[in-house]
Amino acid sequence: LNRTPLIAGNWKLNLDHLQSIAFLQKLHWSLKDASHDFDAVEVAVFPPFTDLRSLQTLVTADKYEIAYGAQDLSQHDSGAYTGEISGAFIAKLDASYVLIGHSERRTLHAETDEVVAGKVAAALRHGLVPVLCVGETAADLEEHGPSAVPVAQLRAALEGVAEGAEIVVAYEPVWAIGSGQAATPEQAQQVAAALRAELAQLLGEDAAASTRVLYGGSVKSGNIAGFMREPDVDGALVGGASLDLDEFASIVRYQK
Ligand code: G2H
Repeated sequence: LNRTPLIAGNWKLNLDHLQSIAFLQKLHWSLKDASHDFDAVEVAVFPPFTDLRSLQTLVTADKYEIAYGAQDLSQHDSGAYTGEISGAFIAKLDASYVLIGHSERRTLHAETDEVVAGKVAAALRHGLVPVLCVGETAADLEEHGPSAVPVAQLRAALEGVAEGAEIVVAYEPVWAIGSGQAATPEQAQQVAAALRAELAQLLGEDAAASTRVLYGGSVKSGNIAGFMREPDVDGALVGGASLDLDEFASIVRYQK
């Protein structure tokens, strides 16, 4: 098993391109000053589209070991799709990752499982690693139990994806997002293990063993260590707390 832990910040609709440059500079130096081992715990940020070009310039020029990705992409590569951004454009900005199927996109922008699957295919087509978000609502949890909905979302999203494809899965229970009420480490582990078992069916045993499964939903410096102790949780997707420099740096340095 070689799954480098990944701590990723989802900035959502926050930080314009100037603010994102300042934030990333401070984050880089804060982690450097603390002798953070970037090979041991990978760090990534997901800024708004309009910040990506600036972050590319900064990260490339100053050789930052912080990865970045987009929060969404189009399932189409080009054409009459006003307002959309293609995976090709994102890949040209040296982004490593792209978030797909975040619950805010599923609910506020009516993204179906079919659209999510199209976006996963588009990301892979352009060499971007999809960070596929899955998770159940409180009503789903009551009706179907903890794993059924996230596992079904995973299956639908990976329809047609070749064995061995590199992806990251983020388990984000909708009831825990931005609510301040995180899942327990045991709850996260239970669903992460179910997702990994499904990955073995869909992408093969090797891919399942090497795919990182993150937990997301009200992660903070005070609860990160508990999640990271779980065998099937390989990192975190952090929203609100990723906008606070000291808090996010502490989450990255959860082992300290
Ligand atoms: C879940 C998470 C980041 P927060 O959306 O994707 O946000 O940490 O604010 O719950």
